[in-house]
Parts: sequence; structure tokens; C-alpha cells
Amino acid sequence: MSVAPLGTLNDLPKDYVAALSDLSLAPLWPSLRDVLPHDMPSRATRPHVWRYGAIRPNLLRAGELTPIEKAERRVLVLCNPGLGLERLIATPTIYAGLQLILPGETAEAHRHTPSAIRFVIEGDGGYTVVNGEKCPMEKGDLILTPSGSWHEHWHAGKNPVVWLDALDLPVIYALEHSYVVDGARQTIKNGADRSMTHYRRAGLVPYSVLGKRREDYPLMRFPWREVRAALVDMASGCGPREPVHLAYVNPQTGGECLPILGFSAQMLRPGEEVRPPRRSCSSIMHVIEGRGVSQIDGVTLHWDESDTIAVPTHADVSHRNMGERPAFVFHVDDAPLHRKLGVYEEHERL
Ligand code: GTQ
Repeated sequence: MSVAPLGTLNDLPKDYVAALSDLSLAPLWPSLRDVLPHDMPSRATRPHVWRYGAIRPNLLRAGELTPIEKAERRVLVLCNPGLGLERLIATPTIYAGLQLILPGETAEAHRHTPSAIRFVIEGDGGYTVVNGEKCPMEKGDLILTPSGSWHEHWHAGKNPVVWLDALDLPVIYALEHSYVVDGARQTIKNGADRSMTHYRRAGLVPYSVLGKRREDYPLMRFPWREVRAALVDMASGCGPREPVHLAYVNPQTGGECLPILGFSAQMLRPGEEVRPPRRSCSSIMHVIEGRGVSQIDGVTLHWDESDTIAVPTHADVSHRNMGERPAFVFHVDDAPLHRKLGVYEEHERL
């Protein structure tokens, strides 16, 4: 391993540096350590908690200030304080925002190159139509809108509906491939969505699926009622040190549901502290129920229901349930992308 410090720009004659920039060239060695630091990546992303209690009144105010027609999507974006407000990102790969839709409003149909998910925070009567499939939105439900799928949001209830949006937009934007196409109102094809009909239980798929090429996106909605019950049942069959953690998967392939971002739900038993290995992927954690505290790279973050937390890459993480009842959290990470790229890592804690 080289120990000599690398040359800097100041070591070079000014006319030489100027000649290089005229040619759109740069010497690597003054910047090499910025892009390839030893042993650990440099990370601008900060551990951070966005508190729902602070966001909610501002989101409702957006409902008064900006009619839906003027917003297209009425969203307050969770901007990681280490990454700046302009980039609209929670972590290097994850866009996250809280979207408000008021009774009677519609967020019109469109489709875009980034994939998105909705994770419902509050309100009844909202629904998203994905490629003609009507997906009800109840608290804790996960709804997918994969890249290129038509989607529109409706509200037939009486109170504001709020959900967390997560998109792989930062990745698709970095590819200079992010764009949207507007569409006409979709015709609804279903009564109940496929989570209630064709994919009612884990381990069962429509017989006609066998022997066919697997569909990329057979299931668009994962009802929280089912996921919560599955976590509670898993806890009853788990040793106390086994994490109660379930991944959302494509029921035809058993693989992750979307190509770039991955989704999972975790139950923290009362008093439980989980200390996962350091992972190369970044993530956000959204609190569905309960309260607790996380240590992320030495930063202490207290959390309550509906708060959202940013976890940088390679972070040392622990989460502790501080309540008397089980806590439930939802994770979004970019592990599917890391795995596809062959760069996924897990490390011992520091
Ligand atoms: O609901 O389709 O937060 O297109 C950002 C872009 C939500 C949406 C966002 C979008 C949407």
C-alpha cells in the first residue's frame, strides 16, 4: 500500500492546469482519494429523523396553499440535510416524500421511468389505480407502481389521506433517463385487487403460472393487515434473538418486487434491540406503530409513529423498541441494486 501523500493541484504549474481544463481534462491524483478513499467510502448522507408531528401541519397547509391542479402531486420531499435541499433525496438512491390528497381530489394518470411505491400513513377512502387495477389504500398498505406503469390516485373518503412515496428516481435521474408521460383516466378492471384474489396466501399461485415465464409485477398491493398478522405469527415461532423481519417479494419468483429498491417489514418486540451488520446499501426506515430509539453511526434518533429515518451506507445501526407493545417498522433499501451490480457487502460492526 502506498504511504506517500498524493500530489495536489497546487503542486502543478498554473499554465499546465489551465491547459488541461481548456482541453476538458483533469489530473486524477489530486482527486483520487475523494473518489476512492481507503477502506471506507466517504458519505455525505446523514443519519436523520423526519418527525411526522412536524411535517403533518405543513403538509395540510400545502393543501390550503396549493390546489392539486397546481401541484400535480402534492408532496413534501424528505431532503437529507447532508445532501442539500436541491437534490430532493433522502439517501443517494432513495427519493422519499409525503403526499397529501384531500377528499374529492384526483392526482391524474401518468407513468414514468422511475419506479415508485406508496406506503399509507393515514386516512380512509384513498385508492391508487395501477394499470387498471384498483388498489385500496389503508394504513400500512404497500402499493407498487413499477417503472412504466400507469398510475393515478383517488380519494373517495372524508378525511385527508397521507402516504409515504419512495422512488428510485435518484438512480434513474443519474442515468439521465427520468421522464413522465401523462395519460387519460384509466378504466378500472377489478373489484378486489389481486392480493385478495389471485395471491391471497403465501405459497399459493394461480396454477396457470406454472411453466410460464414469470411476470415481473404480478402483485401491486400488500395489505398491512396481512403483513402485520404474518409478523405477529412469525414472532410466536421465533427464538428471542431471531429477527422478526419479512421481505416483500414477487409471489411468482420469490425475488425482490422491484429492480432497484427493496422493501421489508420488521417487528421489534417490547424492549428488543436489533443490531444488524453494517451493509453497503442505504435505506430509510418508516415507523408504522410504536416508539423507540436508533443509534446510527453514533447519532441518537428517537422515533414515534409515522416518523421516517435515513440510514447512510455502511452505517453502524441499532434500533430499540422503547414501548410496552410491539413496534412495527417498514424499511426501503437499495440492496436489490447492489446485488444486481455485484457490489453488495455486509461487514462486522465497527
Ligand atoms: O404519485 O406519481 O412523490 O410521480 C413523485 C413523483 C409521487 C406520484 C412523487 C410522482 C409521484
